[in-house]
Amino acid sequence: MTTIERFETRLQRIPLTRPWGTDVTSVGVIATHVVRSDGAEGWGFSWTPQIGASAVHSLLADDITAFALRRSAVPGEIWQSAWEHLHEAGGGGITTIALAGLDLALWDAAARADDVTVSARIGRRRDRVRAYGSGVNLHYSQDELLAQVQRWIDAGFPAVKIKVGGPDLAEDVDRVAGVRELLGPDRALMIDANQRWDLARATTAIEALSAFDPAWIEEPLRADDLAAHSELARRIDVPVAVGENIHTAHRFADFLRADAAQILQPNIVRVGGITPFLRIAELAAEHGVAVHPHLLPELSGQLAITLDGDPWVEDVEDAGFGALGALADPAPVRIADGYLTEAPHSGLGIRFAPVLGGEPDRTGPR
Ligand code: SMN
Ligand code: MG
Repeated sequence: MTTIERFETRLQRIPLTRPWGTDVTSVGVIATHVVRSDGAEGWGFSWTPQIGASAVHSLLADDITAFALRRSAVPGEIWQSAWEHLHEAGGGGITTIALAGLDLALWDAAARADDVTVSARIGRRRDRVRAYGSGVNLHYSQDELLAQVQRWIDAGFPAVKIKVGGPDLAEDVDRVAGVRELLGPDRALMIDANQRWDLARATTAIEALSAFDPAWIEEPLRADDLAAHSELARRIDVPVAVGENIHTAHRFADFLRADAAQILQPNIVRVGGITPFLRIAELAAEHGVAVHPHLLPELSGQLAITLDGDPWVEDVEDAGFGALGALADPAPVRIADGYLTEAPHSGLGIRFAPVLGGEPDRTGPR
């Protein structure tokens, strides 16, 4: 049996060139590195923008490393037992974010050992995936917002996503109206409330915003409130998208059974890596629900290439790891003219460059 011989982790913060708010000026990454008993190596990562990066690093460096050593290195084989092992610290959230660091490294190692991409190992269904321009822009003035949308139009994106859910609905309406006018009728417009509404406000706001033909409303409500989501989905015609704050296949299954969303957006890191992501995609396909993986285009794009349906990938402006200069190798994907394609690489092709002056290794140098 090929086993996990060494597992190393390194915490670093990557500065955002375009901050996501006054308090979000960098994102946390925990870079991981596995060495298997046959000598094959793989690189993965965990990620959390603002909260919990050192907790994730501790789980990886302490509990996950101790559990993983000398267990199976075959992608997916360790996942369920590792999840059960961590479960007293929570079934999802920090624990699943941390588990992704191990899972991604194992998938990377397996694909690199055969000198193929992870998408080829899973099974490619297409050569390119639709990409939309996206921004964390609720704090932008209307002029800044329209300038950003114009940049996405100039870059050839057929769809864009903007934030809604400000304190004043009339202002949301003005912003969405302005963006729709700039986009014209043929480009798609998605709106994202980042859980800012309750059921009553969401119902009123979506009624007002539906005049601008949004392709979906994302996270209208607290991600934990399943009952409110299924009620809202009954009340409105705009498709509801959720998932970036849902952490387990079990919880995605609850949403599917309750008809609480038409679109699922699992974040591959937050759900625990590629292994659970593929399970969630399978569940979604059984229910005829679309999957558009959340953020992380260098990773999500590679998995979207393997999915059923016609997935979208999200390109948050200037926030890709390649664009931020965080990668040691050329980026594994390319986004141009509204499509993501893979660039030649082996495995996942996502190795983080050490940050000068970054936090020290917990487990020694590589
Ligand atoms: C988002 C979430 C987390 C980080 C950046 C952006 C946002 C999105 O909700 O869906 O783009
Ligand atoms: Mg979102």
